[in-house]
Amino acid sequence: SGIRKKLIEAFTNNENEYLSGQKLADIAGCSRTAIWKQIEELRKEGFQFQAVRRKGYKIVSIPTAMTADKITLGLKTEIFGRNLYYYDSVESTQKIASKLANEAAEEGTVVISEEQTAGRGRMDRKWHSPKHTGIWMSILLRPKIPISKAPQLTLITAVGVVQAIEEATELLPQIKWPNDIMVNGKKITGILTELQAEADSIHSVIIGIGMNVNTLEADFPEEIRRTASSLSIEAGRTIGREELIRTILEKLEKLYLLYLTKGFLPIKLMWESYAISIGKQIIARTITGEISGKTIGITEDGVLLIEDSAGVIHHIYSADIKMNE
Ligand code: BTX
Repeated sequence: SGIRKKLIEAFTNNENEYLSGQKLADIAGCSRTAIWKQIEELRKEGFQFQAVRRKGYKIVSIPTAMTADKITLGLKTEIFGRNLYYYDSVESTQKIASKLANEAAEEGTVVISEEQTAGRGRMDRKWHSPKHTGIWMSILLRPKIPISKAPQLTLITAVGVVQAIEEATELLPQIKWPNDIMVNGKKITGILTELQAEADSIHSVIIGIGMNVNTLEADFPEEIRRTASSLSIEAGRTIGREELIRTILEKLEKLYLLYLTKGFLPIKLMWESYAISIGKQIIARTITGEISGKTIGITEDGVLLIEDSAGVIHHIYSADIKMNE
């Protein structure tokens, strides 16, 4: 619309200034309500504004779309990301990757989207994936491992993601078993591992990575605003997504190949060095109930071990954990 154009013009010509609602309304020749609505629209498209009471709005960043070329340019991998699908908007990259898996797509195929309209977490939970702000990516793998070892892939991914964040920023991420990457106690990244198998052999594994990169606090829905954060919020600067994607793919490929040749042990040691939840009192909420106790480590298979107050050791295959301090 005309208002939209005039607004973008006004903001980009006054990049370091706050523009009041009234001033914007004058420039665009419309009401302040229309301005407010348009700003909300622009926010949904990935424009970021800072709003200060009495001063008005200042533009913080203009959305920049990635391109598949910019992602793969200089990518130093043999398998991961050699075959890359890039979308502007999809329901879920997991869905597309699993369709590709059934169409015999090669190992290492990557699906990336600027936005997901139905991004998902574990147990059918939602994964909030606003446009241009994060990395919403699925990787197709075809490891020749038994199904029981599949949880290890989540832990391998977590290690790779932590290493990539460490390389791209000054932050010190930590892993909360099994699939959360935390910075300063807040969730920055979630990992979702889904497999297709027949009998005991894995046909394909789709690893989903959802990383909040340049998300601002206002982009998060109210219900996760206190628990979620992004790399840019924690680092205090914008982080280039293309380079970060390359770094993630490079780290993951290295770890994956190490895993296939040397087994899980070397990765288990790295994983434990990044874990926040080892040696702590926690409550694990599983499908069959809650178990509380002290975490004593993970097994060779990536299963969490919890010792309860009676000294009984529980094997936790899947749960949400909460610190109990
Ligand atoms: P999870 O089940 O461990 O976490 C989901 C929970 O995390 C939600 O219920 C909500 O409380 C919170 N949450 C939702 N969105 C966000 C967010 N952006 N940042 C922080 N917390 C959030 C985690 O599941 C696994 C997520 C995998 C997402 C990737 S994105 C690419 C791929 N495609 C897809 O649909 N899912 C994966």
